[in-house]
Amino acid sequence: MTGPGRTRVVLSLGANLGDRAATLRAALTELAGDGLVARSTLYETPPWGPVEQPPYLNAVAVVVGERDAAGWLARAHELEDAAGRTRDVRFGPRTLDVDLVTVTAADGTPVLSDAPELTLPHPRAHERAFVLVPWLSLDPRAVLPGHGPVADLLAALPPEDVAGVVGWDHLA
Ligand code: PH2
Ligand code: MG
Ligand code: MG
Repeated sequence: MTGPGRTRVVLSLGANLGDRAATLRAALTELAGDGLVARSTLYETPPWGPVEQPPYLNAVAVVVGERDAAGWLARAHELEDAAGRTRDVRFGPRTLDVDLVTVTAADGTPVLSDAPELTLPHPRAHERAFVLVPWLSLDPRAVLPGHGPVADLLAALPPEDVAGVVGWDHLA
């Protein structure tokens, strides 16, 4: 039987309820067992979107392993469930959110998906400083398929968006 082969996933992690840092660190520790190859430090970020809510801590992780996109989504949901995530308000506060930003096949081809439960690449990543700043910090040559180099995307964002993403765990 042939599996999906090795893929590379860029994950965006966010938390704005409970002990945000402990939750993110626990998820990153879990991901070490899945083939974590790089992770950013934690950043504090103003809440984006229509819902008034507390500030987030965000991080980005890169994982290489034997899963397809659906497999990574299932893993993301496991991590969210382990953090006691409930799903009520869209874009609302959460103990842990783990989003797939992009999945790349072993040959470097980006996985594209417009399934309702999983859009790849993430449809809003290109305009979110809380994804792009941590991602660029761990991979200065990062490229968001369909949008271009992350460094260029950040340069195109309002400077106040970028300035709002503040390194949080200076000692980590
Ligand atoms: N996630 C959201 C909604 N708003 N804002 C920030 N700063 N960081 C997030 O991770 C975030 C958000 C829904 O997924
Ligand atoms: Mg999200
Ligand atoms: Mg999500």
